[in-house]
Amino acid sequence: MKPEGELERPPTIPVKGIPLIKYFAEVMGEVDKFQAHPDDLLISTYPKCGTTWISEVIDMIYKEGNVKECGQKPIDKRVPFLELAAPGVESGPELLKRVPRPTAIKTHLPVQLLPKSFWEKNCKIIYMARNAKDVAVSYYFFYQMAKIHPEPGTWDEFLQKFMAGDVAYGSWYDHVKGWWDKRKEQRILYLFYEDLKEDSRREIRKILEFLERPMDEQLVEKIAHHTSFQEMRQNPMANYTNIPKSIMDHSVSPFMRKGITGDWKNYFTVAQNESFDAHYKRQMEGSTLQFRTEI
Ligand code: PPS
Repeated sequence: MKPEGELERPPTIPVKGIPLIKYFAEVMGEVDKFQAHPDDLLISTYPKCGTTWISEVIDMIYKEGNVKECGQKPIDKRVPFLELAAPGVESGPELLKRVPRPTAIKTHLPVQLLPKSFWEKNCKIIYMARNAKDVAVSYYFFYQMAKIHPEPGTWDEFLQKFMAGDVAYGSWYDHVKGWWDKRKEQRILYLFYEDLKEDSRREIRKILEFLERPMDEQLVEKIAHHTSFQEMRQNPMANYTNIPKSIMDHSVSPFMRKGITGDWKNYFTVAQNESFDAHYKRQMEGSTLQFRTEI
């Protein structure tokens, strides 16, 4: 028996072959029927690739740099999470019924599971990717603190599962490649976490251009400052401390953990790194997609 208020950490459930968090899998019928508005903006990512970061950037753009307005609600209410569901939490499909539209919407779904309405309405999509090694580490810590996931096991066990795609949302390799290929036919701005880390102002300008917004350097500066890791980490409307402890326990590992590129070097052993690199090469063979594991 778990202590009162603790979740049972249910196993993932496959949806069309993709393992999903049990509660998320249960609302996929509703998600499938979701009707996008042509001006909704989709923020798509594999978990732990900087979703919250890019969401805060987008909300700052939408609110024209008004920090006070952005601070009125937690990020999961300002940018609804399409397939979210958990005990005691309003689901994504429910929240989306009552938020003003158009809106920015977050998803981690692989390209083949996205509701078809987003394609039919030709919605703009921002995809943010992050190198696999840092994602694996970040995901390992997230599995520990976010109790809606199964137990992660040891770091080595988790890494094996990550490489095999036996984690929530399935294979990182298939996800990043699937969305990379889709950008040829849809309005997708494909961004990299490492590029934002290197020069957030440059990437914010790219986003403004993609959204056909005026290039305002003062706004760029304001967004870069407000969405820095240091600022977001201490912002209760961006750091997920609003989520019940039974779902996210920040005392196990904070959601805003390190926010750097290259943290994998502190966790991968030499042997793990060698086998990961060999596996990576096979998985990414034939793709033009390139990642940086350090900057
Ligand atoms: S989730 O749960 O999948 O939506 O998580 P996501 O937001 O995609 O990713 C969380 C990781 O992003 C880091 N993060 C940031 N890094 C740099 N700058 C900013 N502003 C920022 N905001 C969030 C966060 O710390 C997680 O990475 P790790 O490596 O665990 O620190």
